[in-house]
Amino acid sequence: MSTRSIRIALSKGRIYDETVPLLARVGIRAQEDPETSRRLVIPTSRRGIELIIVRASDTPTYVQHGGADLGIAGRDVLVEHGGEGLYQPVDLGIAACRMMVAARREFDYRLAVRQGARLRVATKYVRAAREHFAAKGVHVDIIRLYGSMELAPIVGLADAIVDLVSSGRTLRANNLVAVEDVMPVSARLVVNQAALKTKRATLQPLIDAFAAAADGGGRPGKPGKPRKPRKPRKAAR
Ligand code: PRT
Ligand code: MG
Repeated sequence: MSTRSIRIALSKGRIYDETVPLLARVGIRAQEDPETSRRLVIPTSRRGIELIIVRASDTPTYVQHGGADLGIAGRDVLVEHGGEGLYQPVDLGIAACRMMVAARREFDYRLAVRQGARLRVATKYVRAAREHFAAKGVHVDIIRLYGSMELAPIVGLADAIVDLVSSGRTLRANNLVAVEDVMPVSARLVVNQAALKTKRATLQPLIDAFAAAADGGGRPGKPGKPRKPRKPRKAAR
């Protein structure tokens, strides 16, 4: 077994905030607060375990290529990444929201779909959006954006967007309404597949501890269920 520290990749903000209580239950405390520290590698109270602070959408990439052994990433990010080289043993049930199609209040989405119109859809979730509309047989031109998708229908760049919705406040503030569900989203523990083989003795107990800490958020070795599924209409991938 390698003697290098176990690295856990996390992003600041939502994911970090909701991971802190889980880490505490696993017996891991960060020795610096990534929100205020400029350090990107943060030692923890557990010897041999360190946190690395990455951009949310980069987490799967770091774990896939072995820059980190473990990571915590939203299902949205994992779907876009494709999940290659990653084992996803636990749905932690944190940072939960829904991926949805939204449009301007004035736009009759259902009618447009019924009429077989070709829709312009702006999103940063290109893969998820493509799969969603393909499964429904809706023709779309996807416009890739990197943020503030809500603006696209307002300025006429798109007929609809695919974005994450939690409280619904952002949509309301921009005179948009959710018109269709794409998938429920929550954050998962991801593991580098090769590391799991070479460092199983260290990693498996950690994975088990995260599963227990998520409290019903999945049993070790099995794909987890969301802790508090809101509308469990679609099976998790
Ligand atoms: O911000 P940055 O570009 O660095 O990266 P990121 O946006 O990917 O990271 P971050 O930290 O904002 O989100 C990390 C993860 O949190 C996401 O990958 C999701 O899995 C999860 N998550 C949960 C959310 C939300 N809820 C959420 N509401 N991520 C983003 N939002 C945004 C949404 O895109 C929209 O702009 O919040 C807005 C809607 O919120 P409401 O409450 O107004 O509906
Ligand atoms: Mg963000």
